[in-house]
Amino acid sequence: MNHPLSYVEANFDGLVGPTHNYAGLSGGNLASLSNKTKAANPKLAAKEGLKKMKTLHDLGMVQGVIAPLSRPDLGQLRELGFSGTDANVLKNAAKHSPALLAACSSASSMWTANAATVSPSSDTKDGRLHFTPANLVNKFHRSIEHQQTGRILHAMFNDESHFAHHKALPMSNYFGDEGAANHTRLCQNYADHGVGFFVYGERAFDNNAPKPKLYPARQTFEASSAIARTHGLDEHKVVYAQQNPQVIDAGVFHNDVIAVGNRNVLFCHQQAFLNQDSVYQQLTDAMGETLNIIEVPTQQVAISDAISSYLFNSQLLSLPNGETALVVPRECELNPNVNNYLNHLIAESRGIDKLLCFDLKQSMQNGGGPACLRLRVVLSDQERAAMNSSVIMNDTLFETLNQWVERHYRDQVYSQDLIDPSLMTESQTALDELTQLLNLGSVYDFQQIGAVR
Ligand code: SUG
Repeated sequence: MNHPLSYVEANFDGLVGPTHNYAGLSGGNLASLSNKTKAANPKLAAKEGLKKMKTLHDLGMVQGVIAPLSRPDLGQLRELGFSGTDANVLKNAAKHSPALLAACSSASSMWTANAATVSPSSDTKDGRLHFTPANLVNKFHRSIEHQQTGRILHAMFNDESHFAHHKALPMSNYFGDEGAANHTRLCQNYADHGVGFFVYGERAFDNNAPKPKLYPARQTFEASSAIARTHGLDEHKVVYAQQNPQVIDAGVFHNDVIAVGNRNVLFCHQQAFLNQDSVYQQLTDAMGETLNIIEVPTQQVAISDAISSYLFNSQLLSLPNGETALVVPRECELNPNVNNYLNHLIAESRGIDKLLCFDLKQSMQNGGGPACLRLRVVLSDQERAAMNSSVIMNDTLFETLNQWVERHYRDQVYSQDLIDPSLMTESQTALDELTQLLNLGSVYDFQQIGAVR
């Protein structure tokens, strides 16, 4: 037998945190900007996410959950010079800059595709599964995620003989890293030595290279290649591609808004990459086997339709029954061009057998679709046995987490509410309980002995 180990793809979805709100923090992400003053419903947001997790679990997928970060980030606000009681810190931060308070209160860790880049043990030199939390330097509210994210990933994958945890890359735009949103692993079977496909927005050290003009390139080539080195990937099994700068300027702020891949299928828009044909060739060469490229023509789905429907922010799943499913947000059904394209795609049997459609509007309104909400981790049987099994979805955990949300979450939060110290207390109470439910230990600062209150 070629592969003595059996591997599966597990999806770890971010549980939406209690401070979910719309603050317009992400320039270049059209949904975030246009929904800035809307009321958010954290309770509904968390339940929408849990429903997706449960459905995938019911279909036989390995589904996990990643705990939200603790927000507001009081430690960050104190480092920035706000002092006194927690209530004073919130009040003074809001007086100084409501946007700063919103940034330190964002529930943006729900988009776990940005939590880290993950390389399975079948691809790495030392045979361990590697994680690098993304530095997310391009947006302040996201740049303050990586330390807590790293701690949570440690608490989930806590065995050095199987799991290697790296620090985030240097906190500089030269090494802007957005994690798995810009990384795809292609292979025939999960146990294979797969191809790491890294998509970057710009080469930071090359002033003459093409770059977007209007919106930032959040991922650099320098960051992607550093991760390929630190994870010990074989250079013959790594392909780099530059995202088309024009589509970044149209609002495609991550590669996972224009392309998704799984196993030997790459589903992408015709305008996704610079030198697209050469990218396909390099991928096919690195795979050494057939790559099924499903390219969506601009004529059928314009870039603006791809962005508003989030067609490519879909999950491509290999179901245990052998079918390939595309998990799309409801917005795809509601967009006539996209809906029409998808109906033909399924009818033509080009490698995607069925659609699974989810209501994720609470996340979508901040620019986060089905794929943003999950971090993929390809795991061997041994690694599954070694990890913290309390974070794996099952019928009981689904019930428990729904009840937990019901007990602790508000059904309406405006960004003006972030000043309210009781929202902070509610959030900390909820997360403290969650760490017990998920067996995470004391991963949050507020749980440390001597934490300033
Ligand atoms: O980083 N939105 C997130 C959305 C991330 C989507 N992730 C992927 N495509 N993988 C972002 O732009 C908006 C927060 C606000 O405006 O309140 C926000 O952070």
